[in-house]
Amino acid sequence: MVDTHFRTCSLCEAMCGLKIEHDGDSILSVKGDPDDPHSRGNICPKGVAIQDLHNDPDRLRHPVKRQDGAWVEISWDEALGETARRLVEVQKQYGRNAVASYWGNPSAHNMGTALMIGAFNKSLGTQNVFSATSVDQLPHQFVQYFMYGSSLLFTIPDINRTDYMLMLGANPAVSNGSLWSCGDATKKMAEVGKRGGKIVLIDPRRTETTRYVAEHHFITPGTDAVLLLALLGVIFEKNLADPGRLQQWLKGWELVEPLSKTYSLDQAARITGIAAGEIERMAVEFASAEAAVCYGRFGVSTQEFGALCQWLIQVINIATGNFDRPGGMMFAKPALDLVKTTSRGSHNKFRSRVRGLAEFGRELPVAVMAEEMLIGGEGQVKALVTTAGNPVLSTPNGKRLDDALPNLEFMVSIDFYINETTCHADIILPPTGPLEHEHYDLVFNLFAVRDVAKFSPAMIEPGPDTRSDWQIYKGLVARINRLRGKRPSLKMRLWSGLEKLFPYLASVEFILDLGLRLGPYGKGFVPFAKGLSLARLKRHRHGLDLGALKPALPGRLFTRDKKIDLAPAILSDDIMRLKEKYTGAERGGEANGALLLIGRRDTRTNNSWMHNSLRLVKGKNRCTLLIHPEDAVDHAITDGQPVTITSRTGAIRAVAEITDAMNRGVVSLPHGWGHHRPGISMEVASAHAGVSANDITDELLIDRLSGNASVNGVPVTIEA
Ligand SMILES: Nc1nc2c(c(=O)[nH]1)N[C@H]1C(S)=C(S)[C@@H](COP(=O)(O)OP(=O)(O)OC[C@H]3O[C@@H](n4cnc5c(=O)[nH]c(N)nc54)[C@H](O)[C@@H]3O)O[C@H]1N2
Ligand SMILES: Nc1nc2c(c(=O)[nH]1)N[C@H]1C(S)=C(S)[C@@H](COP(=O)(O)OP(=O)(O)OC[C@H]3O[C@@H](n4cnc5c(=O)[nH]c(N)nc54)[C@H](O)[C@@H]3O)O[C@H]1N2
Ligand code: SF4
Ligand SMILES: [Mo]
Repeated sequence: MVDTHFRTCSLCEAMCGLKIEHDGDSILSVKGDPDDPHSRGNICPKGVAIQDLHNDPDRLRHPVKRQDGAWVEISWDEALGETARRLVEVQKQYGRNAVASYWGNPSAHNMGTALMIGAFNKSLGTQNVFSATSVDQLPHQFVQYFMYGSSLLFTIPDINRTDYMLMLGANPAVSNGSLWSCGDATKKMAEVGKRGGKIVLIDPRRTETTRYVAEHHFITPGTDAVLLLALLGVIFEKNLADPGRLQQWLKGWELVEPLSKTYSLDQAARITGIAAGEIERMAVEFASAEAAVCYGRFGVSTQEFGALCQWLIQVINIATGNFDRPGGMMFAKPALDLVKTTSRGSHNKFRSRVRGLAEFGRELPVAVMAEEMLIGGEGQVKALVTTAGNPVLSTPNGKRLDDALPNLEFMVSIDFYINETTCHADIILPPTGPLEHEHYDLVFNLFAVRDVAKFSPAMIEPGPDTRSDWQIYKGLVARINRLRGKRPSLKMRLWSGLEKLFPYLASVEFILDLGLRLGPYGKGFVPFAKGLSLARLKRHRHGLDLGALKPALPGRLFTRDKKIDLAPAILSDDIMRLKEKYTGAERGGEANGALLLIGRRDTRTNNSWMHNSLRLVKGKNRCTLLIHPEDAVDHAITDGQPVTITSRTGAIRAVAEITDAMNRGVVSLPHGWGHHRPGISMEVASAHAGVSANDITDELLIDRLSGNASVNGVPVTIEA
């Protein structure tokens, strides 16, 4: 019988509503749901390809174990039991930190995983916890922790009501928005122009987003902090700084103006490559707009001054009064509020063993993961758990990690593909696919441009011999604790007794219901009260709109004194490091003929893991090196010619694509490709292999303040 199912797409941050027609297990069509109040019918090619994930013959459906070089299916009981036993053994022999864990991006899109990360890491008790956070949004979280008191207090550009948006290092026309869940980013960007507003984009490449903005300026990679300081300088010099009502909650306002004089306009112009007059005009337009917002994303996070950039962006918004007001930078008020239910964060409570980098939020920068495995000594990592990640393709100098993984004494991966990383595992535990479990966006509602909530039940009943991520973790935690001889507390024993009697209590749905009832729109436990519960949310199959973003100060601040710490020393001191690199005398960019490598995304890719869908990879090769025509001439390179790209860490070959969409001195290669490695079981991906940009990114190139990897702005040389 043909059925129509509505759910939120879990593949990227946009949270599009999908309308799926299916006959049992057989999917007939996937379309955007026009009645979803958040995404209004938006869908991208990946959303359509969610069916390919479901149908993929290469997707693992049972646990497998590597035996004599081949994968054999084993039972869940054996797989979970052996995994727990081996992890505990390694820790008994070498100490707690000998087991590392790595959490990939889809962990944040999976409610079961997101809920269990804490419990699982606690059961391991290791300091060697890594995730994709530190090749991504760590600088945002770092800044939020120090300024607003919680690493999860993400700030969202209110695109629906802004008149002027200054956007740096983001390509929402392709990425669909990041830390900025828009639903339909291109439509929302176009609407700004239609209502007389303006978007200005700063990017070393004239990207797909340029089509939706009024102005684009090329910038030399890595110099955005200089631009942001110069913008602030103009704002103060022209007496346009006015935080307005924010003043009452600010600490450190007097520190900002002196810092804004770090570079003269001419110096900033020379370093960034943007003319002084343009910088000045941008600053004046920004500060004079009715409602303006400055937003910077991946390109300004994953560079040497990521945290400094994200801090200065906050300062510009606040200094012009464009914070916590419609059309400016705002906080969400999510129906289930993670900010209230999880820890505020931490910094520098411990450091990595080899390089001494500081933890943030009980995680170490992933740029040190391989060295913790390769370099001997007490505390060396001997075993690894990966979940929903592919760090061999997604972390800097992934090749080195690829070399390190075979030496581990034990590795387990929770993933449904045998990919470049999981192929090194001893055991793979495959969870249910995206249509086979319930979905609620715990994380992405923290960045949504309107407050929304939506629950999607499983569309397809998972088979009896399958486990969701949630169930896998529960199974592992219970076994690890039992092996450690840890007797559960009386409370825990009572609870597990109750769970046995009422299995609902052991479900994700139960926790979600609890969170919604106790959340800001919740009905609590009053029988006939108005307000949200899971049962009520389920009646809104297209999702529930909870209104525009709302001013939230000072209640939303989690700092002890309920003030915004505008210029924490840890951030403002980093300007010294910037000044060491850019004294003001030189141009930005590389000397000695080196070029700067940046990344790029593509509408039909999702980091490394959707390349086994033919509809997403077919057609012309997209894993090409974009290069400016004059740079091509300088290096005697012609269009379509294979070139060798070399960095400190290695060399790869890709086909050159000459285009004036690149800034001079900058080349671009996408990440997430490189499926030629032996051992992977993804037939379509292997046939469309490409090369991995992270084979030549550099684990030593990081934002020294936050520890975030700097995968943009990598110095490279090229040769035909
Ligand atoms: N189609 C598709 N969508 C995706 C993903 C995907 O892989 N494919 N991945 C998802 C994920 S996990 C994330 S985090 C988001 C990221 O989403 P976005 O933050 O929008 O990231 P990108 O598309 O990588 O865009 C970053 C831009 O920064 C530019 N850039 C590079 N270096 C610099 C610099 O030094 N200064 C400035 N100003 N710009 C610079 C690049 O040219 C690029 O255009 O996308 C998500 N959406
Ligand atoms: N050079 C360069 N490097 C980058 C980036 C870049 O732009 N340039 N982008 C960075 C960014 S923003 C990110 S987020 C990272 C991504 O890096 P990772 O998170 O390490 O890698 P992904 O490619 O997202 O791999 C996701 C894996 O999760 C599995 N998976 C999918 N859904 C589920 C699920 O529900 N449960 C489980 N258990 N597994 C699942 C997939 O099969 C796949 O193997 O890459 C980063 N690396
Ligand atoms: S934009 Fe993101 S959420 Fe929307 S359909 Fe595409 S992958 Fe799914
Ligand atoms: Mo990401």
